[in-house]
Amino acid sequence: MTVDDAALVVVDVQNDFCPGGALEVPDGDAVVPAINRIAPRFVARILTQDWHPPGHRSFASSHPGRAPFETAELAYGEQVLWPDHCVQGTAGAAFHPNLATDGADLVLRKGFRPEIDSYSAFYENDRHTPTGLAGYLRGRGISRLVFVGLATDFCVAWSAIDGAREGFEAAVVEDACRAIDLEGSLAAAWEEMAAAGVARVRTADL
Ligand code: VGL
Ligand code: ZN
Repeated sequence: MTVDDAALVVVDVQNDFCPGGALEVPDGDAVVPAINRIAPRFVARILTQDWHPPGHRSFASSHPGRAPFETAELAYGEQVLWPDHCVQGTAGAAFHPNLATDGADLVLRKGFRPEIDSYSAFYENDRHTPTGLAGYLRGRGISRLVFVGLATDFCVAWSAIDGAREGFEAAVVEDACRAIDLEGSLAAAWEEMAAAGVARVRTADL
């Protein structure tokens, strides 16, 4: 596929999602060299950054008696409870030190509202509150999106599915992503992405 008219959306390549981080994704840091290698070919580079205030509602620590990876019923519906991660201004919330960030056109922070999580780069987990990304992309005349980063089955999948629903042509580069895979969530995410019309590609296809 040609990418010179596409935006690369680099999802949440942050220390807390890499080995040793608070919500480590197995092999998460392995995405960094692949992303750095392909990024210069795109017309735009967008980085997303999970960016939670202390005491965020998605943290298990905000629900007495509850443990990470259980689910809870929040105002907008079911939500996985996570270990405290990507707290604003902490080292865990910083981008992986080897990720090439200077070439980014936009850094989009998400998950900053204390009561609402945001997996997707387009809509928060209440599925109504927009992040503004769709308007930004349309304003730049971009219609094709390629997604990479962490984690395949949460923030990458939700972003790619929302992108497709918003009318963008969307693809996910599977070898430039890594997954959390919570109780079959990875297989389910690939099925949902396929159903939404998201293409599954590899770096060798770009
Ligand atoms: C993510 C869980 C919680 C992700 C973010 O980037 O996939 N997952 N916050
Ligand atoms: Zn988060």
